[in-house]
Amino acid sequence: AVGRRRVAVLAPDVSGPGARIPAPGPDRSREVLATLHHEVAAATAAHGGAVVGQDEAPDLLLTLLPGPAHPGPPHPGSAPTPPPSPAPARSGFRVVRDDGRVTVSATGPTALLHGFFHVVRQGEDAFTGPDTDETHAPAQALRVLDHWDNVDVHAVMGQVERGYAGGSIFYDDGRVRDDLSRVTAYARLLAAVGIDRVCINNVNVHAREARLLTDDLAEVARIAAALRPYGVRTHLAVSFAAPMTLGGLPTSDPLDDDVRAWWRAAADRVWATIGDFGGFVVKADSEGQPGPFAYGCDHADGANLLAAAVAPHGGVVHWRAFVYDHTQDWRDRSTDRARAAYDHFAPLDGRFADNVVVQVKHGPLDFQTREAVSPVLAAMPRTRLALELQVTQEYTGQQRHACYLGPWWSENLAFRPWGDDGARVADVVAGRGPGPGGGIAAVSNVGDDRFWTGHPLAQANLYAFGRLAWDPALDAADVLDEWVSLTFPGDDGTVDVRVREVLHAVLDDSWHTYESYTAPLGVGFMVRPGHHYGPDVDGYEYTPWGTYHFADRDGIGVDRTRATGTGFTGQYPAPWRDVYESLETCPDELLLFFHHVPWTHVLHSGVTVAQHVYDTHFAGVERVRETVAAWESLAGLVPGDVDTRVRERLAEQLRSATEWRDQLNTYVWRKSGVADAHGRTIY
Ligand code: GCW
Repeated sequence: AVGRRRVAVLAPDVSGPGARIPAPGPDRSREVLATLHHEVAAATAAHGGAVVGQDEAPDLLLTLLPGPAHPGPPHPGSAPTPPPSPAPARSGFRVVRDDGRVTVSATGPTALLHGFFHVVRQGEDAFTGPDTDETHAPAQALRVLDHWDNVDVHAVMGQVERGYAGGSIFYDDGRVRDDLSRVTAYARLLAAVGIDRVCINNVNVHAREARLLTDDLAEVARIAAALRPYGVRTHLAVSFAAPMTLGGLPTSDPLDDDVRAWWRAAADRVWATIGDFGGFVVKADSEGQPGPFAYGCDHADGANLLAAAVAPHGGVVHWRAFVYDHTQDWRDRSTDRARAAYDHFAPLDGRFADNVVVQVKHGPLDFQTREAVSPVLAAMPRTRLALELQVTQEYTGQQRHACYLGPWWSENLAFRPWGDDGARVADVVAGRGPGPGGGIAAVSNVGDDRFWTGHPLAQANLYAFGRLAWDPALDAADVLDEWVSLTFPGDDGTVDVRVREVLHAVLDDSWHTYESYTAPLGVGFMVRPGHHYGPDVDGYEYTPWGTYHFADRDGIGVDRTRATGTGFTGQYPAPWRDVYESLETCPDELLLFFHHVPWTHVLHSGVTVAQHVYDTHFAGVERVRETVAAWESLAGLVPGDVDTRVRERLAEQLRSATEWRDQLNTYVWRKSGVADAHGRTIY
């Protein structure tokens, strides 16, 4: 709709030859403004509109207003700025529509670019809607996508750890790609949904990747340059052992002066090379990664070490709370992995520097299809907390199954840890709860696949993450609708009614469908060890990973109560500590997460646990069948290559769902001896 109109951009044009910039800002600003000019020129050229002057009665005026001094990065050599809050200023935009004429204004170039994409997203409605004057600002100041990409194509977990969309868009052949145009195209997609920070390497930092911080900085700078035109900042995951492995020091002790000096010098070099660098992401003392424990120090000591190094540059340290004992003895019933993040981090509340963000996975376990919300999110009012989500579908079908995660994330964001009158998780991380807020982060799902995400429909998850990070109150189905409109425009720019209907039918409830044929009632982790795809009910049952369901002939589930179990329920504030503690009030969908119950325990839904497994697993496969039929009805209405790929994935989803159904049902039947009330086939 924008492309067909007359558009004026009132902001310094730096893209043309001889362009003059009245008040030079940081390079980043100039580049983003050049992008805006370029986007407008390209859209109008493609669709018959025109770029016009401000006094030529434009339909759309994009205007950069003078604003407060930019808090952005100092230039190399300039005096250090004081450590800022991670909340960047000037991130919102204003939209005024007056009699069909639209003006978008912002005081920052990236915000203006986000405002432009807002109008693009609205399509015709942007111009035909009633007069309005709205301000849009992101709920979360920090909105980050983390890539678990390795430089090394032969890395143990693959080039992209938990990647289901081919290789990395950043690296190929053991180094940063020569051609980074795909990275800029990615930044464009991110700007269109309001994401402005990307961490470009795996939090499991292997030897090769550790060197991105030092030897390869010039290469990292090339990636940063590819992201920058769309206002996206670069972050790096770093290894806590870097002073030793890269710096040759005898220790990485966070209290050692040489170690502190090493990190300061490392950070200085990074910012001297990449002026608008964002900061570091750290996985420490977790699943074998090095950390402060080796020196008798804790996570606050470790995080503050790095925070001090990046503070002079306005940098942020994202320190992950995903810390637990992965060498646990399954015979030890007292150790509960769900407790671990809280046990490690809650006592440290108040000790983290202001530019540390403690990044907390949404659940206490590990990105399962269903788990309770992490109690850490309610336990650290004096710490910047970020919510970490997983866009890459590690435990939700690995981009072979259609599983739209918007509704699941919405549920997490809307959860109120202190009950009906308290703040939501979205408020906590936005700084509108008890604490200062650290925003939202997620593991990206893109790769060098031609559809970006392997399963073309998994693009909807990337889109939804950006939109919900910007505005967590959005309805997931509406967000999906936006994605459909932008992704499947017909010749006239509007989506065929049938296409819209079918995509909603396929995706709206797909997370519930996935849940219904996989691990039941919140128990989680019934996946094949290692790669985590497909069913293996006892696969993790006798392993060191702390992920158990404790099924026997009498029952199933993990007793996490205070009364008789691990006491995990006690990590929640009221009312949840009591709601979860009691069998009477614990929600069905989390029953086995909190309780060990007999197979014949009757759920609030009125059926027994065993019968619930049978019913949901039979129904889940039927829903996948319906999904296949619905998609097939679109033949000819969607691009052929997309259709082919989706059909291929749906066939695998049906096969896999059937396997899940049969293994789960058979397992429950063999363990419990409880027959299916409807006499269906169980093997
Ligand atoms: O979900 C688990 C994954 C690991 C991952 C880890 C983490 C990057 O199986 O592959 O490691 O979480 O979040 O650190």
